[in-house]
Amino acid sequence: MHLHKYEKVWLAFGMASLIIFLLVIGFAAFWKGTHPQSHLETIDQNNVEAHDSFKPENLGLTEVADGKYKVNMVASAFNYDFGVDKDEKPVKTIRVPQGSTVLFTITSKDVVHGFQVAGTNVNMMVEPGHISRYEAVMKNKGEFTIVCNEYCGIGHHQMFGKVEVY
Ligand SMILES: [Cu+2]
Repeated sequence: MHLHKYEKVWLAFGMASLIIFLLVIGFAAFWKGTHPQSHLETIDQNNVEAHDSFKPENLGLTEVADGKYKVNMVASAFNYDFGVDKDEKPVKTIRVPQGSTVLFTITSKDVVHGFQVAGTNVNMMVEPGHISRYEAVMKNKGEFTIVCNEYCGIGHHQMFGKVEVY
């Protein structure tokens, strides 16, 4: 079979770009740890407390095993509910040791919110009726701001919190 020179060049270009794209995806997935959030679980947005993860006493940070943590949260306009501390004050900062694995679980009571821990891989869309989960290893020390990155209304800018890795 005879192929024209330009056809060969074009085929080589096509195959090379496919390989480059696969390398980029592979690098992001296996090296940088980027993966899509779960969208498999649904929930009644008007009764999120019925779900075990979102009962008021289960909100916030819990250590599940050595170096393994989970954070349960409920987003609503315009707040992230991380539960309350021992003085009944709302928790705004999540503190975890460096190198720990943290599973973030969040849902929304009203509209679509975002949940991004700036400077980490944690970046989720929080949709009413769905449970979003993302597990991340906190590799770097520091203070990371939690922001809502989906415009959710007039108080959007008031939705924030903090993850402190020590
Ligand atoms: Cu928002």
